[in-house]
Amino acid sequence: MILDRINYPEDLRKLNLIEKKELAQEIREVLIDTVSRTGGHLASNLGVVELTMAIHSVFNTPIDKVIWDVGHQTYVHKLLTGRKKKMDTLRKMDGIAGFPKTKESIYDNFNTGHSSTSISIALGMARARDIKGENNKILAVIGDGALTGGMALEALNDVGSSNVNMVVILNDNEMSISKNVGGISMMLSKLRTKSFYVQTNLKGKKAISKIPFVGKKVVKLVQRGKRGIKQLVIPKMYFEDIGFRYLGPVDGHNIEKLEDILTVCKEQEGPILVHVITKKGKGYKPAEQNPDTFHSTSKFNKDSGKKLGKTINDYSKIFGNTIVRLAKNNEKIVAITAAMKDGTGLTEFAKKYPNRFFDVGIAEQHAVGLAAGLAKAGMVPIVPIYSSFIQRAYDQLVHDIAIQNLPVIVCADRAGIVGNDGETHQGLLDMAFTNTIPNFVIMAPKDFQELDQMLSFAVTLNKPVLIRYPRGGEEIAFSNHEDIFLGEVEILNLEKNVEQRVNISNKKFPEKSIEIIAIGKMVSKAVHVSEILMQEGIQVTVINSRFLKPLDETKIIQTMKDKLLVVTMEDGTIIGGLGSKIEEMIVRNAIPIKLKKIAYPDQFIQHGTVGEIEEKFGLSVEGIVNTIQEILESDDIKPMRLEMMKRQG
Ligand SMILES: Cc1ncc(C[n+]2csc(CCOP(=O)(O)OP(=O)(O)O)c2C)c(N)n1
Repeated sequence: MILDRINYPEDLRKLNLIEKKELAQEIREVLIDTVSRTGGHLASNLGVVELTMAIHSVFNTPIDKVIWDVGHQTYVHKLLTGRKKKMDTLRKMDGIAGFPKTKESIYDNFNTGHSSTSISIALGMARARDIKGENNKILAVIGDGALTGGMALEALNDVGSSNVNMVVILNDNEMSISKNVGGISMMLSKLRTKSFYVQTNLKGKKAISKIPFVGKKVVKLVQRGKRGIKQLVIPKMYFEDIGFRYLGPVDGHNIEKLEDILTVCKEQEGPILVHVITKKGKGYKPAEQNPDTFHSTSKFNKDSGKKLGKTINDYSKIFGNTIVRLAKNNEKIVAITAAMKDGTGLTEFAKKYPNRFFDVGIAEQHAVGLAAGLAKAGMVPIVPIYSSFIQRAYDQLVHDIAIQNLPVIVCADRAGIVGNDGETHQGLLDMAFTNTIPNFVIMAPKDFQELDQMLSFAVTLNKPVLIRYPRGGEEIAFSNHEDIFLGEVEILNLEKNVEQRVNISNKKFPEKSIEIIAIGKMVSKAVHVSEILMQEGIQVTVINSRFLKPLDETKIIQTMKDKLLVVTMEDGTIIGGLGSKIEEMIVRNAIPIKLKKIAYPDQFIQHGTVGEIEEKFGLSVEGIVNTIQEILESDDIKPMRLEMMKRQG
């Protein structure tokens, strides 16, 4: 295999064209084989094999710096930059990440994971380079999907007028996760349909013709292009108009042409945009045919392309089914997605109510702003966004929704730990950053049915609402569901729930009585924890908080009476969430009770499975049980126990 000889880009640069074509084939086989076993972003990587090779062949990486937008398409880059032997550990705990990580390699120049940031980052680096008097090349590689994001457009606006030397490579495969949408996408398709040519206004044609091997070829190509173009109406060149020199479109699977055009752009000054046309999923039929389902895939059988593992119901599906049902009787309900129709469960809604469904592209800020406008004009907008991507729209939550108290329902899908996508995608901050926004009602369901209840409740509430729920399925399908009232917690009838599963010992030690207040998916964990503790004779009350905001303090304070310990459980950061609220409440009301907050620490959490991460941070059932037992056996709780026993006689 040629790949055996390739460890770093300098090995790649030694290959001839025929060898490079063979290498591209080998890389595709490794990608398909690896991702079939690890899961991950397959289709996008298959689409950039030649582009990645050409970039590393032509540019002097790592001196020249490449910023990959989103970073989900960097598996090829990782293979070619010293991480070939670690591919089997891709996205696994302590293995290599599915996104660029500066800690992993000097070839990774910036940690990414969220879309549309690359041009800003590259411009920042280019400006710093100029201030420092250095002269390396800086490139941003951005997809047509990511180009729909506001941050990318803001950056283009800045770069275009800046005259800074940098290259934006636009990887245009006509796809975001689903088919790309919007006016920019329409503009790109106009450019795409013109025959392949190189824009004619290259600076210093003479100098280019002197570039060994490629120079003359390119100038000829330009001249041929010029003649050809005369017969066409030249499309209005958006990129030229905003200050870029536009090169392309070029076939992104033709290494020779790619290398030629990149060599040319190396010699150009000012901002350059190279328009590269690729096919998402290239070289693997199942991914070419279904680039959306192979955008981010679970493990699959590489011969058949069939996904492994059983398909279970998940919160996104329940969300989708519920709003389809609610929309039937309520014509005001509209749904908005920021390029995540399938992932957030909106496929059916989009089919059933096409005129009430809006895919706005990767544009979370706009999605929330649009919702605010719709709400102001009398609609009831529902906007499901993955928790970590809502971070993008913080000011829209505050300024466009909360200040005017508009009835927008924002759903934080993938809240909590998401697992293998790692730190950029963990949804750990949403409770903390929405908790402080006045007017917002914040809820999290304990199971599927409660999500249905919460959505039904939210559409009648006429207030800003955030409902958060995790990736995947419910742990326990509870048998009992009380009606929802604003701010009211639900005290679980645990003995009834638990009795169905375990044989609770009759011995009870009321003096050891504790209370768990949990929210969202942690309610199931609280029940499992209480099952174990109750078998050891510890009395446990489990409270399903339901709300983070508002919270019915009076009822909670009542439940704390005669308890030794209150444990809060949430799948979010330890700062600013449920635990913090309860702590503040205990202090403010001088309640004599010990508090333990179970949550994730104040740090970014790397990739691994959800189970592994829960275990590592003490949020598995066993971990929580151990923590509680340690507290109950610790010396500092003894005086409280004695005091309580005295009171109870
Ligand atoms: C802010 C943000 N929103 C949504 C996503 C989810 N996401 C990851 S890749 C992607 C599509 C990217 O499309 P494109 O840039 O064209 O790259 P391609 O995968 O087609 O190569 C989306 C929506 C994200 N990473 N960041």
